[in-house]
Amino acid sequence: MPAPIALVPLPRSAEWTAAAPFVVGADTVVVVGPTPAETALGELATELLSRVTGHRLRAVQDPGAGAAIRFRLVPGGRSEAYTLTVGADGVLVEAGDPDGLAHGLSTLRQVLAQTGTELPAGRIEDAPRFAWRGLSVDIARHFFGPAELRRVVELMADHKLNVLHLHLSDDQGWRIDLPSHPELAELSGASAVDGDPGGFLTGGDYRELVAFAAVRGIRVVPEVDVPGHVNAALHAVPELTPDGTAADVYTGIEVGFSKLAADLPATEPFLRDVFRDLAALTPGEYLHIGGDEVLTMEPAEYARLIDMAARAVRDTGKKVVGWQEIATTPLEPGTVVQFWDPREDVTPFVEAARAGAQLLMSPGSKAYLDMQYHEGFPLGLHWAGYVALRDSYDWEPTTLIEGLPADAVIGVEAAVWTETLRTMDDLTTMLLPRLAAVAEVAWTDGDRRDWDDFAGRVAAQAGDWRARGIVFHPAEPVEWPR
Ligand code: TNX
Repeated sequence: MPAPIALVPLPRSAEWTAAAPFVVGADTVVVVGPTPAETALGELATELLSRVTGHRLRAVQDPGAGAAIRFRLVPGGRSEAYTLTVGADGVLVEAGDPDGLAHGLSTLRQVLAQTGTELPAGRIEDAPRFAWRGLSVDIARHFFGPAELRRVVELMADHKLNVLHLHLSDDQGWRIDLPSHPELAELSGASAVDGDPGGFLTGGDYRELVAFAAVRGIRVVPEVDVPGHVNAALHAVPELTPDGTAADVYTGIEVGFSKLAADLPATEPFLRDVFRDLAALTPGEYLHIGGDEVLTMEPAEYARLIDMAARAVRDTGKKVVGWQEIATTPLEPGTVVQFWDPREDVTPFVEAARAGAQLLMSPGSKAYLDMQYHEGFPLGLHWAGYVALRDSYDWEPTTLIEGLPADAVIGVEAAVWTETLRTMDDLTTMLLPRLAAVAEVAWTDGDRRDWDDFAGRVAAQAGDWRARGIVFHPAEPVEWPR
């Protein structure tokens, strides 16, 4: 008997039975193992499940306790996979790693957000399609601080996304305090688009965010965008400009005008300093070097600068991610190349994949959540077209571009650029419900996805979002509950 539970992203399999449900009550305990990761997950579970059920749950390590929601690590299995089994006497979440347990928790929370305290009896077996399921957030055009980024991380975790890509620098502002160059945040932290207030993350803020995300199964990939989009750096570090004078603060939204210079003596040390500092702050495997839209540079100089940045990253032991333009330069195998601009010739991108690059799919016309939903929408841009909810759902990452070797696709990443987005409500209006759609593209096998089915399931999330005070766009043609 199927229970009316609407999960997004859709799991691999969900079987609900007619057996008695498990009802979460005041005496229900959360049982976790003793490792630090499990203890942290236990705290998260009690917090989330208490909030959604209205009962104050406790986490314990003694598996002898009565009615319980148990999280158990079992050796083997795919990374991030989990099973969730509900019987009248309790709930068991099993996974091979803590990330899998975190995803099981997200599923549990999503069910309870719809039912209150009842968990229908049954079993879910679930695992992600793609290893990289990201959201890129531009905190350079407008600054979003630690509290706001934590809310973003929560929305990501709700949908089992696992990479938070932070766009930390651009022409309008520099958003991370780095020990080698404190002047970057000091002199370029305060500016933003339209003269709006800026801000920056301290090293401590950043580390706390990394930890907050890690418990939820999410890694942070920091981006310092070079060799273009660097006006904020040229403002703070005049040695990076050919005539040694600081660039003026820039608060417009044009792109492509600022650049590093390969021949200046300060350039390579700057790249090394910045990526070394970022690597020291980042436990994850990847650093993002940007590389997009350098519209006024000869290809040879561009290639030299990409090589300098990539070496600086690799010398820290990290792997390189860059926007699709870097595919026009020689790349080391294993480099992650992020597709975004469907207007450009994709040949170099396809060739990079054939030569061993991994591809991250962020097509502007599907996954750019700063695009307006439709003409006249009060927020967002439309250079990649209007992105209706269905556009962000109905696409297939491995066949979107002709000739792509499907096994080169490492994953899918949504992006939200903030030229026109100032507040948290602006941000969530653009993210929801489209982030749910992109998350399902990234998590759920293509042959299980169905637009009409998704439209019904995403509508069922509205109550949860409203209860949490999260503003979303009631996008057409979904019939949103009143
Ligand atoms: C293109 S996406 C950009 C950004 C803009 C965005 C606006 C990319 C790599 N570059 O600089 O903010 O369009 O949608």
